[in-house]
Amino acid sequence: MSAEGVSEVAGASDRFLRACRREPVDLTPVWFMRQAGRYLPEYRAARADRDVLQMSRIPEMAVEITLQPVRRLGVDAAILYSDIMVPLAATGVEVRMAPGLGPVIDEPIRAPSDLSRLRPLDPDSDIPFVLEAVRMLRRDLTVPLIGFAGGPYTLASYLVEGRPARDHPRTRALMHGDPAVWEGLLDRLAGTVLALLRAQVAAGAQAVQLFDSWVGDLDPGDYERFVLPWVSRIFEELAPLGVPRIHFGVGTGELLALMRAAGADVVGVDWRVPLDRAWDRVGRDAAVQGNLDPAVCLAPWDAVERKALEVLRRADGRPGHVFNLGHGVFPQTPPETLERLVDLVHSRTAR
Ligand code: 1CP
Repeated sequence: MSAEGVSEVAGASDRFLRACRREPVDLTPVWFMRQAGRYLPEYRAARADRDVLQMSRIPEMAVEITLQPVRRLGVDAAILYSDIMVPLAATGVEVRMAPGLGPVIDEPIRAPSDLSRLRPLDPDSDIPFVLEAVRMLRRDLTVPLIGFAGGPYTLASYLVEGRPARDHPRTRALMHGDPAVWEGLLDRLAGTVLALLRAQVAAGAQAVQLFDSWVGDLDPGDYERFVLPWVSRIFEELAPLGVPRIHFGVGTGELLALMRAAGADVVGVDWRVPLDRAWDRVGRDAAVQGNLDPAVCLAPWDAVERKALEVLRRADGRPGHVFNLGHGVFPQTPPETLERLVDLVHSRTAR
């Protein structure tokens, strides 16, 4: 192939961004949600006894941990090491990371008077360390950098429940029981998310992912009424920045079309819906990201290979597939399995 032809179909440096835009690629790009984290011994060593909120405030640390999986696995994108709770903690919400559990807020947001505790995010003064990490990463990285934020429903679920909770019953009770408080809460969260993502892109992030991980709690009607307007606003206001916008949630089989309608360029799919069926629901005019069950990566290699090839078969070489897991890497995952998985996807999809 001519040099010109090669640049037309891209290489490691831009196959992820090209796939997000449904352009031809030399092979299917791969990255993993939670690729920066506890399954890596070099992460555990660097973190020592600090938690993710403390680590995120040290740009050199955030940079090193973001780079670790890129070096070891050969993934096609980096995701900024941070956490969805970072912007909330930076604007005065008292959040702590309980070991083995996750974010805990001792004084949850449930009453109208609690809303005043959520002040707007001023990225330059509230999270300068995040923006510095992004700028430093752009100097070091040879693959694109993904910025991210929590989705409004998911952030609300931590604020209302006060801790990681199964099914988030109080969140939906508030949503239905006091819609005015819910709308006030989502207005504030959408403002914070927008300010954060805009600032990350201005600092150099080349794509953004909205992690509305727990939105699969909702039926489509409630999603349309209580979440979609705020997510649409976020995506609409990001559109002029020109970076791919990825929208992800777990258990979203019945919500996929609405998630696309909210304005995403790429819809992240969990493992419960076969990828071709998910793509039909999302619409063939959007890209999809997913969707190997992360639990499969705890099984012997032949099972990983079989299930990964099934994902590729369902993607069928169509432009616009970003290979990923259906949710984050489990901490017990052998790093070697992910190394082999990257090689497998690359070798089986080379065009
Ligand atoms: O301190 C630690 O090391 C504990 C584990 C940990 C890590 C590695 C937490 C606590 N956060 C993170 C980093 C993190 N969180 C990243 C880094 C970039 C990468 O993906 O490699 C990202 C993108 C997140 C985003 C995040 N935090 C989400 C959305 C993604 C998802 O997995 O659904 C959610 C829901 C959180 C909340 C959170 N933070 C930490 C934990 C253990 C949790 C989940 C708690 C729960 O189950 O409700």
